[in-house]
Amino acid sequence: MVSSKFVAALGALLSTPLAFAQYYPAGNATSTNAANPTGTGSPSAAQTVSVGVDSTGAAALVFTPDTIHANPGEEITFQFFPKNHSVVQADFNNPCNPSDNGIFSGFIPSSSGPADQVFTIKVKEDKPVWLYCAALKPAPHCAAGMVAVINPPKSGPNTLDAFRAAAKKTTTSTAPNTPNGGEVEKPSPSGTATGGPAQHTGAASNLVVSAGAVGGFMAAFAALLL
Ligand SMILES: [Cu+2]
Repeated sequence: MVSSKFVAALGALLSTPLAFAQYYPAGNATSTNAANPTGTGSPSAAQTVSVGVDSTGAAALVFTPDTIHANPGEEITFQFFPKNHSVVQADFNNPCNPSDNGIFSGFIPSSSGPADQVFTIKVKEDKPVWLYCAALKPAPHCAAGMVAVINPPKSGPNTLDAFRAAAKKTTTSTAPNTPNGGEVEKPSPSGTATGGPAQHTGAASNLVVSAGAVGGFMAAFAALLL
């Protein structure tokens, strides 16, 4: 897109004190101010939960982290590690079986490293969401304590420890038939599903806002090239 002639012209422009003073500060200030709020302050940035590795990255029958706090509207992306795991929503009193119409990622295998698909949910409300893995090999993961919670109760008996203790008393687990309550998708290059669109929006408005400055640049180029 940027031709060598453009770069040369830009260099010529920036080495011209008058043109620099006239055009560069306006363009620079506009793009910097427009880009930073979207890049660093986006309220919908997805949290990532690793499924099947501990905090050191070693394979383990755990969700990392296993306690997630998220506001309604925020997204959580589950990233799956070997060999085969899932995310299923349970009722607190029934740890290793699915809630009616609950969240289910499907089983997402990986032979090495993160799977080529992630599962992203949008948190709907701030009440607790109890989760388990329904994989059964080589032994039921839920009964091994592979559970997690989104927005645990602030007090009372319904703790993640209590949920895990109940899970460990089970002998098997079940899963829904089809994924539900989220999106199974390719991970985005940045690792977050929401980063792309938010940045595109910021870039687009940035272009509109700074169009005058760009026009100024182009006029300056034209003058330099004559
Ligand atoms: Cu598992």
